[in-house]
Amino acid sequence: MSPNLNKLLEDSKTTLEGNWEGNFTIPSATLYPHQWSWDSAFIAIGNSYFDTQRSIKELKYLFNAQWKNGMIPHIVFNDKEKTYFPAADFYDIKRSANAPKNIGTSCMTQPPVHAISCYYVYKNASDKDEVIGFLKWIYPKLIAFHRYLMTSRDPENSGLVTIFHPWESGLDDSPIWDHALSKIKIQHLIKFKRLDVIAVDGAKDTIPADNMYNKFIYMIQLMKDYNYDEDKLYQNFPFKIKDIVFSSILYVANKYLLKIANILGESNNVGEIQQWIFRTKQNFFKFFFPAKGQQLGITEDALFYDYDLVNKMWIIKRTISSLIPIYTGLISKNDISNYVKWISNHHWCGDGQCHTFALPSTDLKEKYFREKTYWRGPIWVNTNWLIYLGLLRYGYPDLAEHIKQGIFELVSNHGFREYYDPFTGQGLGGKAFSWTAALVIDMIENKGIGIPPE
Ligand code: 2M8
Repeated sequence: MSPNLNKLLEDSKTTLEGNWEGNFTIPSATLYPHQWSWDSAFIAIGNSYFDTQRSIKELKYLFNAQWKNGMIPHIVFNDKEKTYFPAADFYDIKRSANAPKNIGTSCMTQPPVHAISCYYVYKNASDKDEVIGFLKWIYPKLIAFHRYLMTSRDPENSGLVTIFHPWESGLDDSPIWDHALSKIKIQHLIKFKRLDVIAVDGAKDTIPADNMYNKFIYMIQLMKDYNYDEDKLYQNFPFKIKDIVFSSILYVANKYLLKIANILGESNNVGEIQQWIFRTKQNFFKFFFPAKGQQLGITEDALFYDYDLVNKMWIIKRTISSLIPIYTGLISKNDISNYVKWISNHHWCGDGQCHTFALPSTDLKEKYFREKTYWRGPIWVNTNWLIYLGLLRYGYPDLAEHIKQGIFELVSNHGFREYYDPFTGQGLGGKAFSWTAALVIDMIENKGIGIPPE
């Protein structure tokens, strides 16, 4: 039975409303009680359809916590909340001169979806003048953030972003990080209690394993030892990965930044943004496509893979990250049909063996696939949304529609959950999850605002 879209839209709005804290929206009660960077960007996209002011407030709150070097932290902490570890006291950001003085934040960043959200806010606003003031305020801050990513996180000048921690990717326990993490030996680990274990049902199977989680915490301890100084981290840190999802989003976000500059009649920085775009274009295949000389998509090895700068190797793990570049538009017309065949392949739920047609976070046939464990197999709405937009960009509306209907089925019958079991559709992780609701709103509204520009 096809879902009732009016009800789905109302339920999505109710979900976002329930998670609104007055200044920002939490991803999900108890489990994630603070503001998360890319979550907020997705949330502002959803809210832009019916509450311009709320989207503006959300993004302003996040950007008020920007570091002096331009970094947007991945978490802005709410001091009153005690159900999440690691919190502000653990990060102790005052050891960096770049950190904001009176706001508690984490020490790392997340994918830069925000310029895209700002454009949505403008497009969906009935009173455009109201939004112009906001765009003028945020434009230099967006520039500073992207410049930070293109310099401190890219001394190679590749136009591609280096992450220092799996949490920066947003895909926390993806198998992509396994090898790099296995090389990091824990020397000393503070005593701590995992609070996510209490916050979700069936936690044993659905959240990252302890050995991985310990590494996540240990790596923050190490970052602390360098006082969060990027230059020192770049020299010495044991985890440095050029990441596909992060770099793909930045590439598209730079195009939206140009659109914002155009709306503002702003010529400052336009040349710089164009250079960033050019640089990414020049290097994307060099860093992310190891099957040199082969045609893209012709075999499953001829896909995109993250590059590990420390261990000097491509990370050949088949995850949704290998398919995200469809979102960038960087794939040539000659290659696109080969590439798209993987999206509807049986390794990715394309042949009816799964509960629905939406892509799992890891190739079903790989030994590291786990149907219930976080980013190691379950379906997530945000990554499916990126692929859906990429398919629309390249003229595959039927396939895009399949993904969208798959997501609508999951949400209608299994709730606004953080992620879903690809075989049963069972909702997993956080309940009343904000970005699930926000991106469902965008897919129902279907105005094409997020289709990546040429
Ligand atoms: C998850 O990450 C946080 C750490 O940042 C966590 O595991 O505690 C990820 O799914 C991430 O992408 C997301 O932004 C965050 C909040 O929804 O949760």
